[in-house]
Amino acid sequence: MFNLILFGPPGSGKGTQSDLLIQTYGFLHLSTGELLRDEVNRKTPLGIEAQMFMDEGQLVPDEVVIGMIDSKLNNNPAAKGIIFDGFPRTVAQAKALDKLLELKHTKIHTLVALDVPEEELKKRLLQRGKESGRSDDNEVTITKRITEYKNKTQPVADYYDQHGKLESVMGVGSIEDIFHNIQKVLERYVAPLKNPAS
Ligand code: B4P
Repeated sequence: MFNLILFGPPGSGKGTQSDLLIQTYGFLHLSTGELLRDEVNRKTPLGIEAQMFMDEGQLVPDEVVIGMIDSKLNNNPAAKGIIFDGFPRTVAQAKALDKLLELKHTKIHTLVALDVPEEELKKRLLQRGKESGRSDDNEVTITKRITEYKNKTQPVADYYDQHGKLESVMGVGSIEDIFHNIQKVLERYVAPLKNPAS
């Protein structure tokens, strides 16, 4: 089993690159952002709590997201590989994830960090806000999310760097070129599917 963390600030392209990785490698995709938005849309108690944080540009409490990931891992014991997209976002989440994987006799193999300047992030997220109507893609919330990222999430990259698992990839340029550079990292660990989904 191969486990990848796709890492980067809001709008760095984690979701976009995850789609290509799933098609090419057949990995299971665990996006805490998507899982939370699904809970919000279904108006579950967890979703109602999470929405208050997401609309303020804040991270949802650790115990909420760790619980969600735990149950997803338990429901997918046969996955050949997992992309963790947008998780972990705090060092506490990273430590909890390492423990969960250890119980399953596996580990994080590598963290790929997408490097994108702040101005480009803001431009992309404002554009997505116009097109998708996502309530957290507005000027005020985007600034808060980038601040949360710097304070709470950036240390996650340092944590995995200390374990020799950090790989940085430039996240500006065409989506295909960025994907190609991620593949160069992954080829050390896994081979693409023979007949990738399109
Ligand atoms: P997420 O859903 O993870 O959203 P994101 O970080 O904003 O987006 P991502 O980086 O995936 O960007 P995308 O590919 O879509 O989180 C949303 C919120 O949920 C968080 O703020 C937080 O409140 C909560 N949350 C989630 N996980 C949590 C956790 N673990 N703990 C606590 N709270 C959590 O790309 C963005 C845009 O850029 C797209 O429109 C795309 O088309 C464009 N784009 C992508 N690549 C491009 C390229 N190469 N060039 C030009 N544009 C590009």
